[in-house]
Amino acid sequence: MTYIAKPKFHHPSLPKNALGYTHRDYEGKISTLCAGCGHDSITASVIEACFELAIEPHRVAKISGIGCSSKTPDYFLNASHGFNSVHGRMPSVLTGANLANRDLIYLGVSGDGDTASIGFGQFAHAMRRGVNMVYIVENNGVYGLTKGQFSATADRGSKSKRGVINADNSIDVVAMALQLGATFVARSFSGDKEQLVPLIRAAIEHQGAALIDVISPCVAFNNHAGSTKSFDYVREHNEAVNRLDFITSRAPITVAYEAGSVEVVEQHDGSKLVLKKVSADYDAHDRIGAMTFLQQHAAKGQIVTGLLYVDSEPEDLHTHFNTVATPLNAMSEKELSPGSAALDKINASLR
Ligand SMILES: Cc1ncc(C[n+]2csc(CCOP(=O)(O)OP(=O)(O)O)c2C)c(N)n1
Ligand code: SF4
Ligand SMILES: [Mg+2]
Repeated sequence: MTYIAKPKFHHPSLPKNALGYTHRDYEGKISTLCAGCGHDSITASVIEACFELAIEPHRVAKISGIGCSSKTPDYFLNASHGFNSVHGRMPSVLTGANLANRDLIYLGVSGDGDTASIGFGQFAHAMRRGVNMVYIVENNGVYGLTKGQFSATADRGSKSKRGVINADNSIDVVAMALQLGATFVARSFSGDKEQLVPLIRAAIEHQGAALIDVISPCVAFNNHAGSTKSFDYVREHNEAVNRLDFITSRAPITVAYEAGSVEVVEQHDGSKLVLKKVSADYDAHDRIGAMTFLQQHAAKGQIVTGLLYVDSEPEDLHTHFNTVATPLNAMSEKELSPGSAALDKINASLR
C-alpha cells in the first residue's frame, strides 16, 4: 500500500492562519508508517510549524533520501515540490535545486542511516558549505525500513531486537554539525511538540545550514523484549502462512519538560533516554561553548536538547559563490548564456 487518498472536506470552524489556510492545507497523504512511530509525530510538527508561519506550500521544496524517515515528506505539504531521491543523496540533490532556485524554502528530511552512514559525506559537505536548508534527521538509531540493523548513531553497548550488542562507537550528528560550521544546530525529541515546533519554525527562518537532530523512537525495532505483544514474540509464536511482518501498534511517546530540567524518557523496549533541555540563560551564540556543553553532558549520559547554536548573521552557499539575487531558473537564456563576446572578455581578463 503506497497511497491512500484523504477526504478533502473538513469542519468549517477549523482554525485558519494569516493566509486563510487550515492545517489540512499543510497535510499530505495518510501515513503508512507503523502506528506510534516517532516519525509521524515529526510530520505533525512540520505541519504545525508551516501552518503557524503561514507559508505558501508551493514555496517549499521537500527533498529526502531513502528510509521510513525519508518517506515522511509524502505525509505533509501535499501542494509543495517534492523529490524522494536516492539513499544518502538528499544533500546533493537539494544543493542542486537550491542553486537553480534560491527562492524556495528547502526542507531536507533524512534518517540516521541515510545521514550518518551512506550519506555521511554528503551531510558533511552540505553543512560546511552552508546550503540554505532545514536538515531534519529523524534519528531512531536503527535502519527501520530494512528491519532494524544498528545505524551509526546507535549507542555503543546498546542491544538490538535480536540481542546483538553494538560494539561500535556512535556518531553524534549534532557534534558533527557544530564542528562542520552549520549556522543553526538543534536537537529535540519527536514527542516534544512544544520544543520541536518552534525549532522548526526558527530553522525555516534561518538563512543558512540548519540542522535539527530529532530523536524518534522506532516502535517496531525498539519494542519491549518481554511482552507477548512484542514484534519478536509474535514472530516466533506465529505460524507462518505468509511472509508479512507483524508490527504491534504502540502509542507515540510524548514528553513535556521545563527548560533547564532533565527528563528520563522510557522507550518501547524499556530502555531510557536522559534528555537535558537547555536552560533559558543558555548562550546559543557560542559555538565552542556549545561543543563543550554537549560533550560534558554526554559524559554524564545526558542527551542535550534545544537550540544549541545559532549564528545570527549566517552566510550561505549563494553568498560564498557570489551568485545573482535572481533565481537562475527565472533568468532568460540570453542572461544565462551571453555569447562568445562575453566569454572572450572574461578569458582576456584572466590572461
Ligand atoms: C544505495 C542503497 N543502499 C542500501 C539501501 C537499503 N536501505 C534502504 S533504507 C536503509 C536505511 C534506512 O535507515 P534510516 O535512514 O535510519 O531510516 P529509518 O528507516 O530508520 O527511518 C537502507 C540501508 C538502499 N535503498 N539504497
Ligand atoms: S519500522 Fe520503525 S521507523 Fe519504520 S515505520 Fe515502523 S516504527 Fe517507524
Ligand atoms: Mg533510522
